[in-house]
Amino acid sequence: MADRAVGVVTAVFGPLVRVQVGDEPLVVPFRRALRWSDGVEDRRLVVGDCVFLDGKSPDLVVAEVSPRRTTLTRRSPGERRARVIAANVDMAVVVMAAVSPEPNPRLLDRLLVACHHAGIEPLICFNKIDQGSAGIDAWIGDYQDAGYEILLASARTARGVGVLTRKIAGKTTLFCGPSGVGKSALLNAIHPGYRLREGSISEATGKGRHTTTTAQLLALPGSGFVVDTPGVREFGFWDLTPSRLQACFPDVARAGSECHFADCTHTNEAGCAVQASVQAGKLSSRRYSSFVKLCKELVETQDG
Ligand SMILES: Nc1nc2c(ncn2[C@@H]2O[C@H](COP(=O)(O)OP(=O)(O)O)[C@@H](O)[C@H]2O)c(=O)[nH]1
Ligand SMILES: [Mg+2]
Ligand SMILES: [Zn+2]
Repeated sequence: MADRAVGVVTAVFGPLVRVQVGDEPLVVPFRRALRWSDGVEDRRLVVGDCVFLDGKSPDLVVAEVSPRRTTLTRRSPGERRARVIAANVDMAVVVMAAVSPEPNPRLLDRLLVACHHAGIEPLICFNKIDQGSAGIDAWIGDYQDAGYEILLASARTARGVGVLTRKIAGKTTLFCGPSGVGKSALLNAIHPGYRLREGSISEATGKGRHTTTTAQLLALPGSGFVVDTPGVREFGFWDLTPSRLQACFPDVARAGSECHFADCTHTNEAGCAVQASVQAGKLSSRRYSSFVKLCKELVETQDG
């Protein structure tokens, strides 16, 4: 067989995908009988997929998809099926605004869980720090104590942008978070050549407009890629069990290693070190209750 071209999917538009082949961005169709590796649940191409193309330019067609090294997956809103957001991502920058739109620690917890579940390294970025830190002061310490890496940034003043640029060099990094927090603005600050559209915040509602409508993968100057994603308002888990949830809460897991029962659910057992840590003020009660709520939710969706 002739040498097949290899590329990475940078955007998906229905029946067509944009694929970067070497230095060339091509918009090509994909075979109906696209070849997937075994066990792939969501057989739709996503950004970050590594693909093989058949045919000769300009009639190239995507023929085969390489096994995905990582998949960031959510439950498709309103459906009982998986929706992969991106493939082969190494790191996720979970972006929240420090003040407006009002940061949502419950959504932050969910996105962090999704990263751990996917085996993707999370970095928490509070952007718009030029507006102050009033929205995060009360609970940012919970995440510091949990051991997360936290970056205070401002796409407007460029604070933190140098550090962020160094952290993502050479990796494939997905930027996620609610709409209007400045994901696209941060990416533009990292590389002005992206010229990503930024939305304005509605003065009336304080909510962001969705200006980034589909995920797209962009090459970094030097090596590595970034993925700009549309805002998420909610995030449903896929393929996550209550027993696996603890591993997705590093602070709960650390305290839980001392529990009397190995299968402790940390809710009502005697000798529960997690509850003792909360009582002693060593584990954030907010993080603990977030863990318990998510656990309940997973038990319910499992049965349902
Ligand atoms: N004050 C301030 N505004 C910012 C900052 N970053 C982004 N914005 C503004 O916030 C709005 C939403 O930014 P955008 O990048 O589109 O957010 P996205 O939806 O997360 O991609 C735009 O009007 C930006 O100009 C920042 O660091 N400080
Ligand atoms: Mg955007
Ligand atoms: Zn326990």
